[in-house]
Amino acid sequence: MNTQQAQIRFHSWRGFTLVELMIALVVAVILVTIAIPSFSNIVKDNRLAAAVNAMTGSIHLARMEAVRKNMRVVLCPSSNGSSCAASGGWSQGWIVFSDADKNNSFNDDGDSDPCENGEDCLLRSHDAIGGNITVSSTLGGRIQFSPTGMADSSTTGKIKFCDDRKEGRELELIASGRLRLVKNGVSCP
Ligand SMILES: [Ca+2]
Ligand SMILES: [Ca+2]
Repeated sequence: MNTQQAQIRFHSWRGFTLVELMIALVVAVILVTIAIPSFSNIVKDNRLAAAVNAMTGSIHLARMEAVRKNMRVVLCPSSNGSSCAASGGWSQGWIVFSDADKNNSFNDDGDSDPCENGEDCLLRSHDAIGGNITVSSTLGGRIQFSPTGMADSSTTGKIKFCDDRKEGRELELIASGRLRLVKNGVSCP
């Protein structure tokens, strides 16, 4: 290798110039600036969808089991996964149970089996909704399905999920027991 070849090889291995590094840095900053908020939005959209899906799944389960068991089935807010909360809304979590004695409360005889013949049966319990999502509703303290799959008229209404962006989704339960999902134009406080 002569001197000229050695210089060419040296130059080709000298790495990046300061200007090239600056440009790369600026491009990286722009990409991160764009990517982080959109990633954060995707995460929050998913949390909102998960909360709505969880409630939708529980309401469908309640309706289906009411018909299948030919029995009243109730959803109520619950913070402990085993009894209806005396106060507070749906964001603390909820339970779904068949209500054999029709008293709108989950009653177990106190043994380790929460689902025996002749007593109420715990069908599902859901933990508190996290992710800075607040849940408000006009449903009252519970949702109740009759054995025909109809929702009790005193427990129909809307349930709204709002996150810290004031982005919201709304479920409307109508008397036939069906649910309607509103994705756009939901006003959040
Ligand atoms: Ca009961
Ligand atoms: Ca029991």
